[in-house]
Amino acid sequence: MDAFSPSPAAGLRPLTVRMATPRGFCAGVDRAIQIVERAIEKFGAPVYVRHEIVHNKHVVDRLKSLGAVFVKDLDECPDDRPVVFSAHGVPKSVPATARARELMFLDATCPLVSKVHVEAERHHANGRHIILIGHAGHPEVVGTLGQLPQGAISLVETVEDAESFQRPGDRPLAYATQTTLSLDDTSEILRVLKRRFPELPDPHKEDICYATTNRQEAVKQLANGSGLVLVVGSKNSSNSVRLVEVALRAGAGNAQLIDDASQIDWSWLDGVSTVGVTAGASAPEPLVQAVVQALQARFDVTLADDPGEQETVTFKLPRALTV
Ligand code: 0O3
Ligand code: SF4
Repeated sequence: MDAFSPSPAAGLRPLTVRMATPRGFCAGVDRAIQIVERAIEKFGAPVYVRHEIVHNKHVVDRLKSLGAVFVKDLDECPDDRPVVFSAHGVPKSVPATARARELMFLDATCPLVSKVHVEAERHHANGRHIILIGHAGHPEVVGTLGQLPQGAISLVETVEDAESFQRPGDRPLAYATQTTLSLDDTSEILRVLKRRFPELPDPHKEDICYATTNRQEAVKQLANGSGLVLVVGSKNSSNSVRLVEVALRAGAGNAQLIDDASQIDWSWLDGVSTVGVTAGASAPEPLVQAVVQALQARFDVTLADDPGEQETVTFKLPRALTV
């Protein structure tokens, strides 16, 4: 472990703080936020954004202050302003409506979510019925379901759903998943599906993305031996909520999701000698650093960076913003 200690704070209780690697922004979130920022620079304010660009309160508030206007649907957008679609993806009907209205739109759907859309279309074109593993009502699931006609995809949320799923007719099956699921929960669901349908083919590449995989692996490393794991992220951020669950299952004494340092309940630290800190894929690093500073103000902190996967993935911005 690569440990470095600031000067000991006299009289404060010692606390080891282990930082997860990697944590925080993934390439898809970074790109989506840049799309909104660049759109405001290029076209001026206001720029409309359909749904929260990413599920983080602080990101959304900052972009609002720059001139972004967040709306639930396109009918709230005027004809003469650009609109950005969020990183989670949209049903096909959304760009179709935007085109029909001749709106200027920018699609911030993460390329790894778009990849799942393309795979689902390919399976459908090959005559397969698709099982989508994911959470009902989540915008990514709504977007993926909306790539194909109604009835082409069945949503499976749980092991129980996997047991009770009925194949429509005798169509061959394929499966896809939400990109931010728990790896362990998903393999349980797949174990049931494969027992029932042994011929179910695996995707070329897993749909649960590299960022989800790496953050869950990193928090597992931290959890064992941490009396408390703090996950920086918003309540509606699916991948952040998963990090709390993964930490608890991997042995953390406690794990809490916080938007920022102000949400730390200091009684969580009672009797705790090691705290793990991580952040969901939509949580900005300055919020993580503010959590560390809040801990340093109250404890004699020994800070340690856990070793972990170095991420190098980046995604290009849409051409409309680079020319
Ligand atoms: O999908 P999730 O609720 O985790 O969304 P976030 O918090 O905005 O994180 C980005 C992930 C994403 C856009 C879909 O993979
Ligand atoms: Fe893309 Fe994965 Fe980030 Fe979602 S979590 S935006 S799929 S890189």
